[in-house]
Amino acid sequence: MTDSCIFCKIISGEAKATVVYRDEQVIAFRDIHPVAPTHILIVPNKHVESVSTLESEDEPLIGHLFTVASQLANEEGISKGGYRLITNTGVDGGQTVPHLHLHLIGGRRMRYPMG
Ligand code: DGP
Repeated sequence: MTDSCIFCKIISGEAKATVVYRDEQVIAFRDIHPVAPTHILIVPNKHVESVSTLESEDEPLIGHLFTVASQLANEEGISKGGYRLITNTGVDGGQTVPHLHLHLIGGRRMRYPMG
């Protein structure tokens, strides 16, 4: 828990969000600025700043983020059509909230190339 982190505040219940899933390792809630019909953030309960600060002990947690993403994609009805998972990392990566998260984006055809 980091006092100034908005995602830590959502995890603790201090800040509100539309939560679609939670367990002992992660929380998932709808992005405040959705870019597609489905835009969910999957966030570890543990405050990890970004992919850059991951440690080897975090490997099971990262696997769990993807399993939850797959489950939520099924529930959102976007598994068959496909979807995009994004983890922005650092300033050049476009990360604006320094608490690791996976964007689950779908419900429309994604544009390519990225960037
Ligand atoms: P990124 O740029 O990859 O760090 O993504 C951060 C995302 O978090 C961005 O799409 C907007 C979203 N976001 C920021 N603050 C809040 C908030 O207070 N509530 C919710 N639901 N989403 C937020």
